[in-house]
Amino acid sequence: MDGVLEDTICAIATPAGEGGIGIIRISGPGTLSVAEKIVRLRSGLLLSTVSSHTLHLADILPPELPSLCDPPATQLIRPDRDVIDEALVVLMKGPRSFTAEDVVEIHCHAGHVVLRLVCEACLTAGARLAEPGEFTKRAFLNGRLDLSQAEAVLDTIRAKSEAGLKIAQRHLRGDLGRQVERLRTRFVRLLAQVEAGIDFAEEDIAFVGREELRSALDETGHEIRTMLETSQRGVRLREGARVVISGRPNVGKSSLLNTLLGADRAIVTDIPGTTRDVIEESVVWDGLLITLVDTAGLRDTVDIVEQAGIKRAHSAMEQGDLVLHVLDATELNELDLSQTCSLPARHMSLVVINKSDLVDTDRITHLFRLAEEGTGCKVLVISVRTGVGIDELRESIRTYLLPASLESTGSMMITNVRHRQALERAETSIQEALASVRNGVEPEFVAIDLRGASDALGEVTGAITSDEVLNQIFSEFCIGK
Ligand SMILES: Nc1nc2c(ncn2[C@@H]2O[C@H](COP(=O)(O)OP(=O)(O)O)[C@@H](O)[C@H]2O)c(=O)[nH]1
Ligand SMILES: [Mg+2]
Repeated sequence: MDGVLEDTICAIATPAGEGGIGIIRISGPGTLSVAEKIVRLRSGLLLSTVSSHTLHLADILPPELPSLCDPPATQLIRPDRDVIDEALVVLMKGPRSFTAEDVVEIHCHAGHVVLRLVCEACLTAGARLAEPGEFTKRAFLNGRLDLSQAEAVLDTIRAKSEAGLKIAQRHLRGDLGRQVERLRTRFVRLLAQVEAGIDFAEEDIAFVGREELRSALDETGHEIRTMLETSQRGVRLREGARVVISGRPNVGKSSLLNTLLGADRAIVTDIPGTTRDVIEESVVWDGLLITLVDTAGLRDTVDIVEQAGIKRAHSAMEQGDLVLHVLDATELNELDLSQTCSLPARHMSLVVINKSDLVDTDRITHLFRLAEEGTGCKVLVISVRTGVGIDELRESIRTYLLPASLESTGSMMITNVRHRQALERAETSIQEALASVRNGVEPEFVAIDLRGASDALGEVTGAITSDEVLNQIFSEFCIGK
């Protein structure tokens, strides 16, 4: 990565296509020199002399070819070249910019040709095309953002729901980074004390008592576990959740999908085996993106197409965050129930008894009890036809996926698998350190675990990181971000 920050980079920062405004971004030590070759302010001033963070109307022109004689500084752009576009131009002088470097943004009209020509003009003027995520990477390398904040930039762009956006914004403000950094500092200090104790072992000075060490480890371990507990929900908020509707043919799965979507998406008939493929559609409930998945009815069949559909249904269930096992109240029997119980319990399940409009209340109560005892799952009785129980089902799905509201989470929410894995490693190191302390193991070994914990925490913020990890993170970004 050495030397990378010496380049001046440029890219189209807005999405491809036609639109009102398209932005070209330039960043790096040579930003002004690049910009002044192509930007002619209508005020006649030079860009380098205007106040930072102010907008100026300008004409954008291709730069002079270097072979021509160097014009005097006030006439960097010769008047006889064709203007590419008129634009608003802003200079943001480092370090008060996104990358902490000098940045110029050219706000021109968003058309393929305009943006390409302006970008090419920047390249001819001495900039190089930015790599994916390179602006954000520079913000990180220049200390403007920690790694968790840089990742939150991407989460903000990719947010699939309001709730996901809300968390991304918290992370972008640095809340997560600060909490993790506070923990890491604590380990670094403990480590220093333990190591000092090792160095001065002969003088028999205890720099940190075992009891003190133990309680510090207990406390930090608890804090990390609390963060980890939020991660399942957090990752779901970031990526959305899959709810798979499964059950035997004709129990009303497709009808339920349509009702939950509020749209006629899947074909409903009274012919068993109508749905042969997996049908997916997304909805947003209370800020959570939910993908509802309708599947082929599960039964033994000789029909090859249906068999293939059933196979897909099983794999959809494997990948679901929540499975709704739909049963038909008119046909429900002990066998159905026991089969539902024997389905893989790897994921969360709700048992939904449909067509309650066709059976009497006593029968329903009986079935309800039977199902609840038999499956150990939450059981809901509904009728897609009359709408009974649908609101309750919707509410149950929501609470299953997001058991507590966002606001009630005192600790930061972990939404990123990379963060979760780093915290898990930290937690393992803490447990090992605790065991060593309890068993009176040599401080040298405790020190190794303390270092392991602080390094793992450092990976979250990027205090400790490798080029490989950085490249992987930033390669997910688009060019221009
Ligand atoms: N009486 C009644 N019929 C229903 C209900 N839900 C679905 N059905 C009917 O059951 C049949 C099968 O429904 P469908 O959604 O295609 O079932 P799937 O095979 O599980 O997808 C259709 O004729 C539906 O109209 C319900 O709550 N009450
Ligand atoms: Mg169906």
